[in-house]
Amino acid sequence: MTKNKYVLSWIEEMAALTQPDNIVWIDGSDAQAEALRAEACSTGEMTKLNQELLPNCYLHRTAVNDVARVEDRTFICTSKKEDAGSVNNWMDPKECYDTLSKLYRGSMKGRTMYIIPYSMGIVGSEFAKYGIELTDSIYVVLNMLIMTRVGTDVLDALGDSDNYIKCLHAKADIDESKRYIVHFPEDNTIWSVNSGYGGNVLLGKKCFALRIASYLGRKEGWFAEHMLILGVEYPDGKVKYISAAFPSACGKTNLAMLIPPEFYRKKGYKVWTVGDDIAWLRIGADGRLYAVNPENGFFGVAPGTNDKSNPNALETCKSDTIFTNVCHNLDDNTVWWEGLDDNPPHNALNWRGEPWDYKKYNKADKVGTSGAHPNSRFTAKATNCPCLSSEFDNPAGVPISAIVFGGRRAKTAPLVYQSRDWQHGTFVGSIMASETTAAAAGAVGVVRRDPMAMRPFTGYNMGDYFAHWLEMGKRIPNPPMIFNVNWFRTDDEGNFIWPGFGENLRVLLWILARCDGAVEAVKAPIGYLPKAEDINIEGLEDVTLDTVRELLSIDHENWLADVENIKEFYAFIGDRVPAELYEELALLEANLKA
Ligand code: OXD
Ligand code: MN
Repeated sequence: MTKNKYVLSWIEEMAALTQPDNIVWIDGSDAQAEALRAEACSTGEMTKLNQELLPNCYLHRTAVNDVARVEDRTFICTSKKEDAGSVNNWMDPKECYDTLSKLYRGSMKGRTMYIIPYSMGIVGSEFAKYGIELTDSIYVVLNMLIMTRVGTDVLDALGDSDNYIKCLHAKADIDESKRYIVHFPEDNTIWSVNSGYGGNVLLGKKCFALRIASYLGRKEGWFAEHMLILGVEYPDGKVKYISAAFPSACGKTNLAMLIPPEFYRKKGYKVWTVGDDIAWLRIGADGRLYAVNPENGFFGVAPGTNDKSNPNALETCKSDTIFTNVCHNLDDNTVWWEGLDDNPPHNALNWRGEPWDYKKYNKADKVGTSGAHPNSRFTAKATNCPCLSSEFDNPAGVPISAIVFGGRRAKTAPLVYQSRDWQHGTFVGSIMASETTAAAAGAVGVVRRDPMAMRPFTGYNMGDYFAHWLEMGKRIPNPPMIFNVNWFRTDDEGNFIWPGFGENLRVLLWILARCDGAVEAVKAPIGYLPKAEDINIEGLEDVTLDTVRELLSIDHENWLADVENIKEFYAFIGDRVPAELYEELALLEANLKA
């Protein structure tokens, strides 16, 4: 498949270490994928679902101890510990190579090693970066075929260069005490061992497109961010693009695939999805910031996805999809998950593969009693998404008008506010946070700071990451405006005040109007707030102007408590937090006390 001597010698070395019985190159062809699906079904690794109802869909179950990303087993191995920073786990690279080599040695005996040449981004485009993943898992191969662009054209584009990310994955024994997800940013290398769960083993996604790419982006002058990208189409046909970062469980996929409320649909508004998880952003020739989604599919959380929360996602996963750890309906050989509908199957296997009694479901013990695991997933093709943007395949990306940050805050953050400028916007991103809710075990309202939603995904020191944001701001002639949103304000009874979902378009339209200079705003201690009457509530039943006023109110005491929490967090990040952000923090405190 290639004569590239770097690639061939690396594969030879990894094969000598892992000792597979066979080596198979993945060429991206349908015929090869079909043969691998058949093989996975013959060994029980996957189950073919009802082909009439769910054409080309399959079910896979991971090991019971292997159902999520493992942040405590994830490491950034830079030669200097400070370069990984206090937010990341760190290991000395040499020590790490030695430790993991022992786990890899002979781990593929009796197995096949698959070689997956893949591209993040359109092959041959300015944005694209190439990787090769070696794995002993057919499940990984089939997921990578959906999530990335795989095939011989990647090797052709790479030519005889050594500029690719070397990714090694071995299932080994799926032993969680020996599970490692390790990044060597200085060596363009990712090693993953003892897991078979998506986020730990589909190495193009979090490991490459965020952790390694963020490191490369800093070196090369671009951004790799944990952001969705969407386009809002106006009745006159113009489309404006927004990228938005939210921590997990804040509805990124839902926002990316938003369906406008009827009031706006009738007028001709539409929302187009470019990406739901990762954005790579570069400065374009016209001085604006351009974004691409480097992925080629969606690895979405299944539970809670239904025809109200996200009909587009539901449609996307009706064909060509791999379901992982969902509930298996044995009556019609389909799948089910909590929150899909009110008709749980009566004859079913749960995510563990055991007979499941829906009557025993207990919200307080989801993992123990649910049909689908709370983190069960669908891996679905982007091209199956009914609202996929026509710009999805544009190698130049889409011009971003607004960057939106957000989290889940019951009281503190208003529905929306705008930062004063790029430096202040960087500050707003750096203080992003989400609160634990009553739905989860443990204390309610505990704040977890998650800067730019990148806390688990920045491949270097968080202080340096903030500095990179400030530096980029100086280099972008026409930067996007930066906003913060919060869909999760609650009243005194703990009910959400804002209806959310499709109605969030109303807030996006205010944001875009601000970018156009088409609407005024009110100066507040934290930035610019909308005038309540400028958030359009026409057609909304339970929202009055007073509700909007409440959503936009700022409780100074809550904010001052937050300031103290931010000081602690910055101190934890350490001495590389830029002085400019401390200036912004001091200004915020002074404004709140004034
Ligand atoms: C995540 C994901 O964990 O996208 O953020 O899977
Ligand atoms: Mn994500």
